[in-house]
Amino acid sequence: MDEKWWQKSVVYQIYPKSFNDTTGNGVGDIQGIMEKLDYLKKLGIDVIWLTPIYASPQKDNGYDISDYYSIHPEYGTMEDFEKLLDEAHYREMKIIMDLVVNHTSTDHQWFKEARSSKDNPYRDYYIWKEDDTPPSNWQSKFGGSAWEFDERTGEYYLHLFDVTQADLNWEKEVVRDDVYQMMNFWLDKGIDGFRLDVINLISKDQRFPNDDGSVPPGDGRKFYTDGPRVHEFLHEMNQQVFTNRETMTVGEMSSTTMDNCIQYSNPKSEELDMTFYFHHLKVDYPDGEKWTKAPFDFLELKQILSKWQVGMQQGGGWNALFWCNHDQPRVVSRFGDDQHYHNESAKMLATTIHLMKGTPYIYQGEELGMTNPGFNNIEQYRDVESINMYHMKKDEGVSEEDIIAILKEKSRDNSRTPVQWNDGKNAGFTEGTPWIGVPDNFTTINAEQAIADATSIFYHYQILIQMRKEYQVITDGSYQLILPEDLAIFSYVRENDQESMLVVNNFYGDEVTLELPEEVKEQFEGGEVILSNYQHPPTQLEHITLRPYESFVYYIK
Ligand code: TEU
Repeated sequence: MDEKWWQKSVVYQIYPKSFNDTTGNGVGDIQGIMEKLDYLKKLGIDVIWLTPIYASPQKDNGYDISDYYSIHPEYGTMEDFEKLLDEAHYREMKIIMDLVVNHTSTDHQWFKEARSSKDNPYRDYYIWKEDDTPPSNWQSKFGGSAWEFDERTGEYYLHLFDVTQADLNWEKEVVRDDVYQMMNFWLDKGIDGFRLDVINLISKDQRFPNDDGSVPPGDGRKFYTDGPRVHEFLHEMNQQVFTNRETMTVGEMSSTTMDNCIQYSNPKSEELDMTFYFHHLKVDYPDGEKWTKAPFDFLELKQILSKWQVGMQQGGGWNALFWCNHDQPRVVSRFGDDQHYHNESAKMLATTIHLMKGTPYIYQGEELGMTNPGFNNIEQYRDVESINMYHMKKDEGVSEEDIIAILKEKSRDNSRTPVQWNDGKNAGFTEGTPWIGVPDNFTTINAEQAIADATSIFYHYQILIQMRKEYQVITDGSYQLILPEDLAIFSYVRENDQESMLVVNNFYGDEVTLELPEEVKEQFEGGEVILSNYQHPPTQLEHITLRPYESFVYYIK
């Protein structure tokens, strides 16, 4: 396959609400993003992924869109967005927009029309069922039934997420045409692509059957995840929107499979360019249950990441590589040690994911080593999923202390605190009162400090981003996990006809002995260390004792 521009790109995800506020209303805005474009250019990223900035009642922070054609007023105006686009392009950075078309807000004009009467032309834009009990036992991903009874017309509507996020009916061609028309509007405006929110949920089994629970988790997801017509719909979208454009498209694939992700992202399918899967971010969900405190399963983590590296390469698919986003806890708190080895473990985690095959994504503040905030009180939480879970657990009789302990580890708010720009008021995020709290450690973890410190995590990310341009093997090399059974070391080899790269990571805070297989030592005989997170990295590959969270990269041409 001809190499695509996004195969050497690194994407930076901006959650505008928490990025940078210039009006003093405590909420980030588009002008605030413009102020930080030179910071992003210094980091070296190629693409900005903007999470939704469309008009929205903000029940799910913009993933509940009420008008696809206008900008949420708290973020600014369409003119502001057009200027941001120009300023980013001037700096040779691209912008992809988040697009939520599995559902709309119930404040969207389509839904207002649809719920007004059964014979309204927009009625079938959504999924209604005439029933005196919920039509099926499907569960919302935010808790409770996925069906909501609407008094006005005495029917239930489907919402896989919050009750204010009604699922669109993709079976209707007119719905699909309206979506494609809107996507072309944004591409004609000059954006460079889309991140498509839970796009593998848009095709539902039209029988809407009960889930008999024989296949866990029994919440109905098997009847709409990677659903019956999803590839047909995505191919149609590709043909109606993406052809003859140099776009980049990435699908967020909830609870998906590798076979589907290969089909979604293999160029021959003419669907999308790459996919996010999440299985590696459920290794601290015992029995698949997110809302429990649990250590992560390291062996499972490296096995899943390695399986997807090899499988997607064999299938001709393309991975989006990431640890963090606005739904996940901060990776240095989750898989690293944000207390004792903050710098070393953040750099180790970055090296682990950035040198794999795929397109890496950096979530805002990850390049600073921002941590979970450790909110101790439910009043500090804002996320609809977390607050729903809080009330559900309270109803189950779980103690406040235990619920807060779970939220401190698993809440999506962990990654939604304001970006820490400096050690001044509100970490330089706002002159006003921030919509969500700022972690106490902003005085030492902030961009100003990072830029001034040559050994900061920021510069480690800057080097990794640059390496992707410099070493072809990162883009097109094979991947092989080594020491698969090692309980602390995550090590892999990348190679192509001209180059070989050995990546070694100690995932824990204890010293550990590295005994590489003989064939690996021979392969890298005469090589050199090109990246490390410690002073004085190893100069040879024999009998190495890895220091806590030590990570290094060996290279030979
Ligand atoms: O996320 C899909 C999703 O399932 C997430 O909610 C996440 O996997 C879950 O919270 C983990 O427990 C997308 C968006 O990224 C998310 O912010 C939205 O809330 C959701 O879709 C609905 O649009």
